[in-house]
Amino acid sequence: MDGSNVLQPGAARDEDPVETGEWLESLSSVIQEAGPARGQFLVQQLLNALRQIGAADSTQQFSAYRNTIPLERQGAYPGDLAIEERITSLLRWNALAMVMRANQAYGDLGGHIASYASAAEIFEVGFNHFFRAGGEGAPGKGGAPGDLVFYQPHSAPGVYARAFLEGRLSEERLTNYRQEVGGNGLCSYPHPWLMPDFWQFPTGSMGIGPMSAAYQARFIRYLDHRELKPEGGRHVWGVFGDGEMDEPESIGALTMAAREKLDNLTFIINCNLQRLDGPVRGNGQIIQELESLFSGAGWNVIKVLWGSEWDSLFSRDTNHVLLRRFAETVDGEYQTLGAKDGDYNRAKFFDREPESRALAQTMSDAEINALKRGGHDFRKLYAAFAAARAHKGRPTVILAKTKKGYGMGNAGESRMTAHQAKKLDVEALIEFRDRFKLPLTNDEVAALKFCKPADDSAEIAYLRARREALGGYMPKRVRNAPDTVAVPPLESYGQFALQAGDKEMSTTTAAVRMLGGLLKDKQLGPRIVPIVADEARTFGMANLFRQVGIYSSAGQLYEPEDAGSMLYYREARNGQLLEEGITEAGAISSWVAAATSYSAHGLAMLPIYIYYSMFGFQRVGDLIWAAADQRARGFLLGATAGRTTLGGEGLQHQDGSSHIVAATIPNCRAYDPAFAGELAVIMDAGARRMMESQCDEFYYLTVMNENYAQPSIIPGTEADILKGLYRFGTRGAADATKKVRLLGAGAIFREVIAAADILLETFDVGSEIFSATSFSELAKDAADVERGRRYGADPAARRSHLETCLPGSAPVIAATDYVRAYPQLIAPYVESRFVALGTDGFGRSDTRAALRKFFEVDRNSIVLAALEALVREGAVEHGTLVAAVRQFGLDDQPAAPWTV
Ligand SMILES: Cc1ncc(C[n+]2csc(CCOP(=O)(O)OP(=O)(O)O)c2C)c(N)n1
Repeated sequence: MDGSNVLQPGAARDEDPVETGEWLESLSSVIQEAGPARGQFLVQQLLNALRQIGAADSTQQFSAYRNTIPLERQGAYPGDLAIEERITSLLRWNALAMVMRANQAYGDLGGHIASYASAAEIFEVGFNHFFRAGGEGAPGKGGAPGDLVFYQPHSAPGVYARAFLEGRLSEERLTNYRQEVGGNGLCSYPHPWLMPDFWQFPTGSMGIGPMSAAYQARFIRYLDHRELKPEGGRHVWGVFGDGEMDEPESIGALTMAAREKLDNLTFIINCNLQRLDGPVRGNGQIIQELESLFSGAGWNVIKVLWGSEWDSLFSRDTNHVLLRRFAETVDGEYQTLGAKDGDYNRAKFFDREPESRALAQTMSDAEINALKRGGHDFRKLYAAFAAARAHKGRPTVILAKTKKGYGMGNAGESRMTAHQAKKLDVEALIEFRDRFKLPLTNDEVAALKFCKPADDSAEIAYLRARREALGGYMPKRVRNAPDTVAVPPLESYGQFALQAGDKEMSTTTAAVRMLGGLLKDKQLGPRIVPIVADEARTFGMANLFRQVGIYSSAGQLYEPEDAGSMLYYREARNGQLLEEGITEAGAISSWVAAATSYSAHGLAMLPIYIYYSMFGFQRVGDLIWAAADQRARGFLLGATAGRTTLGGEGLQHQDGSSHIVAATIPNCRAYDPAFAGELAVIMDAGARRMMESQCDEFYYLTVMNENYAQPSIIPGTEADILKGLYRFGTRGAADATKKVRLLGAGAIFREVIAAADILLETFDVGSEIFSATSFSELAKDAADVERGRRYGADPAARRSHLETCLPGSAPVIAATDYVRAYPQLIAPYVESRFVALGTDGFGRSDTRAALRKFFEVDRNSIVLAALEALVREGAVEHGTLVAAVRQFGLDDQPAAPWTV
C-alpha cells in the first residue's frame, strides 16, 4: 500500500510518506495474518479514537474508486459464461429490433434502446442466478414464495426480449410493442393494469420503484413477525437508474430500510453515469456520491466498477496510480472516454501521468478499448449479487458502473443523445451484429429480424434450465389470492352508526370505531392493516395502540412514559398498526404493499390508511396513481377533510380538491358521506367487493372531525347511497309551484338541510333534499348511460341514477366542501338548471361558520342560489332575491374568495 491519497483530487498532501508507509504496512500484515475483519476493527478503533478527541473529519464517506470485492474474494463463476454472453447478445438485439420496428412502422411510438443496453448483464445475472420465482400455483397455495423484482422501467424491452426467448411472448406481441389499444400489445413500461399476468410493480414514474421496494421488503417482515406468512428467504431486488436516485422518493426510505435491518432488500443501481439530457454528475462522481449517501444511511455498499480485463493492470499498479487517476476523473470525462476508442483513452487517460502511461505501455489500443466497466462483467456482478444476498443485518446497494448504450457503437455508446436514440442506421446495425456475433445476414439485419435460436438449441435449453432451477419464469403476476376473506355482517360492528338515533359524533370517530370493531373479527380482523403517519391521536385512534399494538421489528426496548395508562404506547414485534412517522409517501407505500399482498404474497390484506386528506392526493398523488396501476385493494380515509371543517388549520391544511383528483382514477371509488350510517354502508360494501369478490378497486372516503347529531339510516336507501345520491327528505308540498332540489355532501350537507328550512319558512319555496355521497360515482354512471345512447341504445332501456332521482325542470343546487368543479362533475347530465357552490380559493383559519360564509357554502348562500335560480325561471320576483340579500346582511359583499 502507499500513502498517497487515492480518493479525491485536492486532498491534503502526505507530509511524511515514510511514516504513512509504516502504518499501511502494519495494516497489510494484520490483514494478511488475521483477515480483513481484524483490519476493519483496528481502523474503526483508530477512527473512534479520532472522534473521541474531536479530530475526526466526517466528510469523506466513500472508498477508493474501485471494486469493493477484490479479485481474491470474487469466487468462481457458477454459470457458463460463453452461453450467457450469447444469450445476452440475442436479448440486446431483439430489444433493439423491437423498439426500432415499432418506430419504423408507426413513427412516433417512442421506446428506449440505450438503457437496457447498459443493464443487460445486470438483468442476466439476476435472471440466471438470483431472481427466484414463486413455485407452481399462486404463492400460498403450495407454491414456494418468490422474490420480488422491480425493473428499471425503460429497460422493459429487454425483459420482453427475454420472455420471447423463453417462449412466453410471441413474435406478434413483440411486433406490437407499445401498441396496446386493441389488445395483444406490450406496454411501454411495467403496468400491472395492462399486463396483469406479467408485471407486478409499476415503476414508470421515477422514484416510485425504490420507495415501493423498500416498503415491500419491510412488509414481508411485517407478515412474518405477525405470523401471517413466513419470510421464507424471499428477497426484494430493485434495478434502478443513477439519474433516478435524484428523486426524493428514491432516497426517502433509505434510513427506514437500514433501521429495520432489511437484509432481504438489494438495490442494484445501473450507474451508466447518464440520465436523459446528459451526465448525472458531469462535474462530479455519482458513484462516490451514492456510496456516501447509502453508507451514511446505514446500507452495505458494493461497488462494481471495473471488469476482469482490468485485473492484471491493477495487480501491476503497486503505487495505486490508477486509483489516483480514477479519483481525478469526473463523470463528464468518463462519458467522453466511454464514447471514444482505445487510442483516445490512452492519450487522455493513461498518458496523463508517466506511471499510468507505463502501465498501459504493453497494451494495444484494441486491448485498451476492450477494458470493460464492471457492470458489464458477469463475474464481477455475480460476486456482488452473491455478497448482497449473503449479507446479514443491513440492506445492500450494488453500484454497478456501466455504459449507456453499450454496444451501440458510434450511434449511441456513452453519447449525450443515447437515451433518446430510437434507431441505428444499417451500417451501425451491422457493426452491432458483428460485435455481438449474431447469426444474421446483412438482409436480416436490415429487416430487423428477431433472432431466436431453435427450441433444442444450447442457448434455449440453458435459459430454461436456469429458470427452472430458480422456480420458473419471471416477471409473473398472480391475479388473485387463493382464498377470499369473509367480511362480518355490518350489524356486528356498525350498528351504532346505522341506528345512530341523532347521537352526536364525527364521521371520523365513527370510522375509527368501526375499524376497532372489524379488528376484533376472527376472520377479517388479523388481515386488517391500520396505517397512520403520526396522526393516530389526531383521529382518536390511541386505543388501537393497546388493542392491536404498534408494529416494531425490535419489540419495545424501553418502558413507555405512559406505561401506567390504559392506552399506553405499546410497540410489539407482532403489533398490527403501522405507525410510519411523518412520511405520507412512506405510509402510502406501506398501504400499497398491503393492498397488493393478495397478489405479491398470495394473502389478501385490507389496509386502512387514515391521514389528513390534504396530504393525500395532493401530496402523494403519483404514488396513489401507481397504486391504482398496481391494482391495489384497500381503504384510504381522508380525514379532517374538506376546506371548512378543519377550522383553524388554514391554507395548507384545508383540502378542497382531493375528490377531483380521486375522480380521475378509474378504479378508485370515492365518497364524501355526511353521516356515520352512510359511511357504514359504504365501508361494508367496499370491504365485500375487495375481500369477497376480489375486485381490483380501492376506496377513498372523506371523514370529518366535526361533531354533530347523526341520524339513523333511512331504510331502503342503501343501494342509492352506494350509487352516490339518495333522497333524504322534502320540505313543502309535493306540487308546490316554487320548488328546488338541494344536493349536499359531507360537511356541507347540514347547511343544505338548514337552507331547505329557511326556503320554506321564509320564502315559501319547497324542496327535495338529497345527500350526494359521491358526485364521481354519479358522473361515471351517467357518462356510461350517455355513451350507450350515443351508440344507439334505447333511452327507455336504462336510465342513469341521476335521471331517476332528478327528473324534470326544478333547479338543482349542489353544495360541497370542495371546489365547485367537484359537484360540476354531474352538471352535463342534469336536465334542469344546475348551480354549484364550492370552496374555490385558498383555505384560511377561522371558525367553521366564518369559513362557510366566506366560501359561500353556508345556508344563506344556498338560499340565495336557490332564489336566483327561481328568479331565472320566473317563479320568484327579483325583488325577493334583493330583499333576501339585505335580510342576510350580505349587500356589501366582498370580492369572491377565489379572486383574493
Ligand atoms: C418522475 C419521472 N420524471 C421523469 C421521467 C422521464 N424519464 C424517463 S427515463 C429518464 C432518465 C432516466 O435516467 P437514469 O435513471 O439515469 O436511467 P438510465 O436510462 O440512464 O439507465 C427520465 C427523465 C420519468 N419517467 N419519471
